[in-house]
Amino acid sequence: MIMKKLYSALMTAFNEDGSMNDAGTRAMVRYNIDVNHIDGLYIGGSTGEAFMMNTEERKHLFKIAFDEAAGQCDLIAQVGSINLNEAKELADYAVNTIGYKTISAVTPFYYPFNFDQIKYYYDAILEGLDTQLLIYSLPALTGVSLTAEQFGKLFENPKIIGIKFTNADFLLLERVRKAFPDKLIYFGSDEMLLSALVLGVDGAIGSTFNLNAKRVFDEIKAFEAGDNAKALELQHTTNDYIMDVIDNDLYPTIKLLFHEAGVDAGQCSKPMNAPTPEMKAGAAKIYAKYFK
Ligand code: NAY
Repeated sequence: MIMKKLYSALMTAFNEDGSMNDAGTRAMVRYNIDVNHIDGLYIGGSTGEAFMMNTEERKHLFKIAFDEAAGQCDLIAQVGSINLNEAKELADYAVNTIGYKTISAVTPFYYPFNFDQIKYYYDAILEGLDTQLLIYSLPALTGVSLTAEQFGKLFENPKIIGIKFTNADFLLLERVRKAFPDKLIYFGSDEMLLSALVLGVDGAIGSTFNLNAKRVFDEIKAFEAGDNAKALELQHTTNDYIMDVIDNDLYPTIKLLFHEAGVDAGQCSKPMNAPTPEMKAGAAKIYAKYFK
């Protein structure tokens, strides 16, 4: 039995006019549960385009994903925002109105907040809430790099149960793993998962698992069985896939791949790219190469 958990970062489907396409989002939840047999979904993160959505849209996304999943997989609501009041409102809504058991929040970004301010942000989000939280650490996009010691200070709040670690700093990952063996670490760079498995992560949360989950489950199974050669072969194929998807435009292409799989996943919100005929042809090729 696989012990590591695999979560897809849920995409949000949009219509051409930028409105939310609920049927598309629900269909992606269903695909993850019914076809991927995914352990869980990370809702309203980078892949979910949440940082381009307003508060009401983010709440609506939490609501429809929770409703569609209907207890069939774990769910994590990403509530982080550089507007702390919005983050608190989203956290309260996800936990108390909808019933999410776990939330996550990206480190506050754009302004160069010092560590005390970052700690204040997490404690403020959690104040008065009966929930658990994963720190969403993604230095490449936020510019915020926390040290192992700083993670330790955040963990002084007992509601903070771990990290969504989207970072290629493997020394930091090893230091954090050693220092906090009881905290959860979910890795977020899908193309480097095997190296992270070696360092003892508890699982992964990623955009590319939306279509590629089966191959990654097989990789984890091989790794856990001690068959590193097979695990590496699967990571190689996964990385060929991820490089092809990135070359074709990451998020729009994952939605196009859903279309290829028979799921009407809508499109991305502006200013992300709308699908062009070339992108569609590229996605069809990728789908045929890796999933047929
Ligand atoms: C999120 O919040 O949706 C995630 O961070 C999921 C992790 C992904 N990171 C980003 C920034 O999209 O799955 C990864 C990433 O897309 C993948 O490794 C391809 O580079």
